[in-house]
Amino acid sequence: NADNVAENSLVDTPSFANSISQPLITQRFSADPSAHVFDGKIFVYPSHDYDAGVPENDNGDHFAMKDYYVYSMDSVGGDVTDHGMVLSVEDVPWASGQLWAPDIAYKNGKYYFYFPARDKEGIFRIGVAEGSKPQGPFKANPQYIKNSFSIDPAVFTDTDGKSYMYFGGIWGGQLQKWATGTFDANASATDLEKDNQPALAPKIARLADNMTEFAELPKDVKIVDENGKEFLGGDHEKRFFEASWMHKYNGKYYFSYSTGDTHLLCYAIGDNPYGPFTYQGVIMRPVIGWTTHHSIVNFKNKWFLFYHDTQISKGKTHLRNVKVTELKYDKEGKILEIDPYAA
Ligand code: FUB
Repeated sequence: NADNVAENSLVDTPSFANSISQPLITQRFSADPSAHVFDGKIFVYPSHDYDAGVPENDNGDHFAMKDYYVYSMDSVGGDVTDHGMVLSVEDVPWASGQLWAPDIAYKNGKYYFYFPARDKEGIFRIGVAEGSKPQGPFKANPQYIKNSFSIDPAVFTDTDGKSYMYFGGIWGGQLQKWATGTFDANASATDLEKDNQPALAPKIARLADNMTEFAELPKDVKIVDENGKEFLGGDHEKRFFEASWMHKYNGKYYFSYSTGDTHLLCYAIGDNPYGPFTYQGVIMRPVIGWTTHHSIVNFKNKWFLFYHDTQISKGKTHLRNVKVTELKYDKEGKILEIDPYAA
């Protein structure tokens, strides 16, 4: 059973940057970790990878996930508590499958768990499920969030209490199919296929106070170079692909993301949640495996990068395992680039 990962199946990988860069969860596969601090602990909300026997393709059909599990820890490097399954596709009235990268937010005494899934027509949408505890369980709302589409929701609550959802992903994430504002099933399976035109942008929408609806129509999140110019579709090492995340450091807004087919985690800095965000550089070099997806969280005055690779499955793209490593800044607030396998 590919879902039951034996400890002794751990592959010998290159030496690690530090001792905590080992798989955090070994009892099942896990990916796309969104980490948050609640009640003085770190809670991790990952995707739950398993082997559905679906052949690998550019559409991501092999990522056939059907439920979510939650984990927590009192300290980074300490024991990880497995809180069990918190939501299953069977309990999501609008969804048909492919429960991809989730996130969570706390407001009004409730926890709001956000997740992408394909609807009954095969179109990715973003749903929300509510719970009273960070460890779940969560009950899905009957409909997906109106005007939501594509994948990888990341919800950021600013110091003024306003919450925003960043989302989107090209290729299997379908963002290119929404380029005209409505879903075009016949659009490209990858991107705009226009290397000399601006790349597709991730999206942002402020959440209503009830946290279950958008307060506005989604807008583009502009990522620009040092001259204020948007990246082009052909800038594969810098343009947005998927895996949005937002965190604030010294009053600045750090938007980070994956470049997908070039396998980098990058970041860009802005002065407000909407951007534009000016590209700064790479956070993490490629991991073993095709996808790279992360979150950044402050815990007890240290910053951590949660991410995944495919150490346990020995490189199987759709069977990933969550890891964590410390993230550091220089005096100017630049993130120091991480090589996941450096000694
Ligand atoms: O886990 C499925 C998809 O792979 C995620 O939604 C993407 O970010 C990528 O990690």
